[in-house]
Amino acid sequence: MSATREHETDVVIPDIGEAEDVEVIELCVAPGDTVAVDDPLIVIESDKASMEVPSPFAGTLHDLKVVLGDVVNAGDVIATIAAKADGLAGEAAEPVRDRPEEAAGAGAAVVVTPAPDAARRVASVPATSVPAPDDAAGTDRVYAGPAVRRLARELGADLEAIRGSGSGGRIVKDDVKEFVKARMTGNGPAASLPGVPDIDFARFGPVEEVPLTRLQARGGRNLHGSWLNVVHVTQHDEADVTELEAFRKSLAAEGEARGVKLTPLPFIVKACAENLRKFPRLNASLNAGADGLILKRYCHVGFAVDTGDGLIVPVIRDVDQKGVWQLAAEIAGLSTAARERKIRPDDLQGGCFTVSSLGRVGGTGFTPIVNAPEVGILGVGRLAMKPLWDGIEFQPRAVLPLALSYDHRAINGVEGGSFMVELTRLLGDIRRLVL
Ligand code: CAO
Repeated sequence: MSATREHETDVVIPDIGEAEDVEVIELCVAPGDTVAVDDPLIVIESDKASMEVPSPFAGTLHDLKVVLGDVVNAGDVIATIAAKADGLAGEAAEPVRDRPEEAAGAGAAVVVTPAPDAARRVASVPATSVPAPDDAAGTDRVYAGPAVRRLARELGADLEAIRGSGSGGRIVKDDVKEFVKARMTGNGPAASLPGVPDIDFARFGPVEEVPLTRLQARGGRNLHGSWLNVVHVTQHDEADVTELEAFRKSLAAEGEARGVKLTPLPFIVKACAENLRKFPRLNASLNAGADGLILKRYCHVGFAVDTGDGLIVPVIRDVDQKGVWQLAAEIAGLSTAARERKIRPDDLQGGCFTVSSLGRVGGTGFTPIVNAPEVGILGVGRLAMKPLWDGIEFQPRAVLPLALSYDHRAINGVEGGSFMVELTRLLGDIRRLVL
């Protein structure tokens, strides 16, 4: 934020991690509105999530500088607020205002550090680091400016499938147009995909069409990409989690005291991390040519969250180095943030493996779709009491259904099967987790 006049202050898009060219999908305020600290000003949406941009201070909204559909980046000015004197960040802001050049770098605007979390990060965004529209490079995978991205979005063209003809592989507008033309004339790679008949269902009875949310539509595109590219195999097994369940339930009172609800999920996530150490090829991604495996020497595990608006996969960092209490707390925090649209883009990146639990819903099994470019995903069903034969008689045991989907290009059946056998062993005797 920079002071443009006395108490009149610009609000900029905070640090949004690696996300670029995010779209403004909602305006929560209008000029003249009074806003309090942390009130949402706008909602932006990247390929992975939507996120509110909160007001860093209290005051009156003087000017809203974006409209629906605008594409913005970290550091872009989105509004001007005539801040109340006591609405600024107070003492925390003083040192920054005193030393603007130190806080924001040469040429940067004066930065007032606000209290809210997302906005606190604004202080680290020097104005000089904001790319000019035409210089804005894309993500690691896509090298294209905002105008080209907008055109591709309008035409429904997938930039990741387009080869750039500009310098350094940059995608230019003509590349997008050529790509679309090739698709239309049947020369594109997807032209060979068989279509689905377009049927007027109203001929058969009353119908109602409801739109997918943006998150559902984007999630659908990602799933479709995975379905078309990943050679899926799903391996099923059951874990006897009787002892795990007894242990988990014995911790209920401690969980209450800690303010943490201990479900089976953090144990499962922890067991996956331990297993990924033993099976490093599942803690990997195929390289771009699909002729090499990039083994990851870190262990970040994602977990699917049903937000009501669509699926989001937050990522827990360094799961191998964390205990079950901490994992439970992070799962609760990240899923709440995801459902409240407050998740940070950084929390959606860097996953090595995903766990998708439908345990609270029910069902004995399903086929999870690999969260590409990861190579493995674990689906978890609802645990049930079952009679298991102990060699002499049937015993009532708590049994957890598991389904491991993996990319058969990277993982062979023996590896996938062994991963599952070892995982069920770990969950069957969680003392092994500390060995
Ligand atoms: N078997 C039986 N009960 C289970 C269970 C299982 N495998 N997993 C969780 N439960 C129980 C919990 O213990 C809890 O019970 P109580 O309410 O009695 O304490 C209840 O189900 C609800 O759990 P939860 O959903 O709040 O917590 P969680 O840690 O299991 O899961 C989260 C958290 C965010 C992953 C989950 O809420 C969610 O969104 N799941 C949906 C994921 C999804 O949609 N996957 C499908 C993707 S494929 O398209």
